[in-house]
Amino acid sequence: MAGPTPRMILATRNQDKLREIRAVLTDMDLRILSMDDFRDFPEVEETGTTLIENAVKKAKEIYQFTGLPSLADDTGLEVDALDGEPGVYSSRYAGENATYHDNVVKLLQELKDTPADARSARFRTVIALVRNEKIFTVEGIQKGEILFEPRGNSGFGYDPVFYIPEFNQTFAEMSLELKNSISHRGKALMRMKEVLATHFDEVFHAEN
Ligand code: ITT
Repeated sequence: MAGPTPRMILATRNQDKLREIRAVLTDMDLRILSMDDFRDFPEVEETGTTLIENAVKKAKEIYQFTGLPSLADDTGLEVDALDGEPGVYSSRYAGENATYHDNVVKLLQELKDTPADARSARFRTVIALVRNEKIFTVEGIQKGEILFEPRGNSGFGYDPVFYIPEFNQTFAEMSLELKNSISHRGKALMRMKEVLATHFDEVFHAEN
């Protein structure tokens, strides 16, 4: 007899990430909860110096709080002309409470003297899944170039200045479906779906 639908929680406070992650996982036979379904979450501090450390930390702390298999995403934009910055500090690039807009303005300012052929960058996402002692991690990367001015109104974060030459579009000019089909996050999630399929019983039905 089939039991109740297994549950998993997405350990992110970022509603934009949540939307993209849900869209990829929607066809799995899972009930996907978010932090909005709980009250009084502890604040998870991103004290790690790598994406993997932060992704695992977020997933672990939310697993400890909820007891549910927890999936966390840590993402960074790595700009070659800035020696890989903002990287793990992408959400706080322009300061502790920076908005997406503040961060884009700072990035364009830092790159104002960098010529078009030296503006290569990549988004990197690490996704961690934690349940008990079990930790699974996957990574996804998408390459692009940083434009001189924003283009497009979709997406979030640095999407309006992240241009993918093969598509002649920024991420902010793409539909959510197209972005997910090629993006760092979309690739990492496809890998995580394989992990979930392979380890389904371990993750969702284990007694300990
Ligand atoms: P959580 O830790 O709660 O998941 P966060 O926004 O703090 O949310 P990160 O630490 O991973 O998440 O921050 C990464 C920042 O990089 C994020 O705030 C955006 O500014 C940017 N970012 C992440 N994914 C992006 C994407 O797909 N497109 C554009 N910018 C993105």
